[in-house]
Amino acid sequence: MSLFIRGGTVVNADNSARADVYIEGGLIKAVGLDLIVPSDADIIDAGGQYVMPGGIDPHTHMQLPFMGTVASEDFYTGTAAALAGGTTMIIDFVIPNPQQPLMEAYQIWRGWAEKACADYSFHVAVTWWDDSVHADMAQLVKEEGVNSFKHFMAYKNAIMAEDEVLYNSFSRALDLGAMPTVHAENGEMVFQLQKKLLEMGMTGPEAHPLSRPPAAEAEAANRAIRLAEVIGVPLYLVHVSTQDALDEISKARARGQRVYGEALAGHLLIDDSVYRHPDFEVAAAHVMSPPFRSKEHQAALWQGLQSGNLQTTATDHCCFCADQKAAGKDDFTLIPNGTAGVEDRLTVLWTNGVTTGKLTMEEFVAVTSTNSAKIFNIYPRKGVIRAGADADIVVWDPAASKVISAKTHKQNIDFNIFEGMKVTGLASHTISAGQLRYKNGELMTRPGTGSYIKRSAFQPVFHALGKIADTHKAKPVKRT
Ligand code: URQ
Ligand code: ZN
Ligand code: ZN
Repeated sequence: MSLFIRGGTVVNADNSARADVYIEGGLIKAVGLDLIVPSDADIIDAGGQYVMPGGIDPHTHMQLPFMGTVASEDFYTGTAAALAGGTTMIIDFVIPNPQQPLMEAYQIWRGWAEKACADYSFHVAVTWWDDSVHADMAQLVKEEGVNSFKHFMAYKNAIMAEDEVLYNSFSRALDLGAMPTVHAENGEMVFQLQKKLLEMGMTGPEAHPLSRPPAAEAEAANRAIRLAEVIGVPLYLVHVSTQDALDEISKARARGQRVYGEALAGHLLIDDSVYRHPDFEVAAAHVMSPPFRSKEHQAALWQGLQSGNLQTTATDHCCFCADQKAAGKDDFTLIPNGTAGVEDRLTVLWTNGVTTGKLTMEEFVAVTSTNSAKIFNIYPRKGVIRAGADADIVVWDPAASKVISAKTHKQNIDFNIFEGMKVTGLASHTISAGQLRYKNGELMTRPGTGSYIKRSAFQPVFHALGKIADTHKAKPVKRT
């Protein structure tokens, strides 16, 4: 099957130009004007629209077993919803239980993801440490195309990684040419604050943000950054939610340290007033970690994207319906943490970023697709409209608009944190692996058409420049 996208303006992270795009065999074959294409190619009229690299969401949790339940969105419904919003690839997470072999957990998640209808890849979480983890990390990098390892510094008594695990795993990542990533919240601080708030009789969702102050994120961000600095390995911080943590990233980058930061669409647009909503279901529906913050922190995150101190946007799509959130009716610490967004990320960022002038179209492409492809080493296979790249494309209608609602979204969850938001700028067509999978509100998907994307290790020399080399040069003083 071949596709000819005609009449549009191609927008890449580095430039935009009027150009047509010819697709064949799942790849982009030609980009330009006056292309000679087969007469039987299916034509998409992109007149007045933008032709952009499909979104890459580097942070999702489809069907995640967590806090005593399982996320309601699975790999098929979640990737279908992603395609409906112009996202053509997700990077999800394998999260082994402590003491569970990494390779065992990885195989389980690979099985779950086979039903995906868009491309996917996995960060693998390191939630414990022993020689088998050291070995499994190498197998994952060398044989399975995993080049990023996640560390939860939060969630004490569950999946929290203490400093010893962080140090061992970051060091191993350096050896292997892999990127360590962190959920940066001080889990002990959160645990103690949760206990204190409950003792004070604060059992409702309004206590959730009080148990996770900006200082908890900033301390962990700084700790992870400093560990990475001493070890000499790059670092990626997921869902940066505060000015405080962003400041730690900006300082590290100003020192020349390779630190990257991710902002969630939710943290950019939803504020913490939601936790004081009188309806428990509404307040609980917004419980995720780190929590939504004040408008001041939102403004800082937008500035982080504009300044380049934050490089990517994501959603942390992790769905729990009202009946699941109700587990925490009398104890906010039992509310499963997570919110949705994989379908809405591009349109809410276009509406609140591009049409407001915060981001240019090219910067929009960078933070929704290209930068994730570069940081996780799948560029230019992904993240760009150019000959030879995968044909993962969104045709974007800047004039189309809608009002976001759980009543009409494709996501498998009964709530939408962007409920009622009027958005302008929508995907009109989404193409995944060269196949038209979404057109003007209609999905044309079936389970299993998505592919697992291997991500090779980074250039070893890139990592060999680490500070750890300095300590190797250390020479003992000979004392008489
Ligand atoms: O912490 C995460 O990223 C996972 C467990 C999703 N939940 C959340 O609240 N962010
Ligand atoms: Zn997290
Ligand atoms: Zn997450």
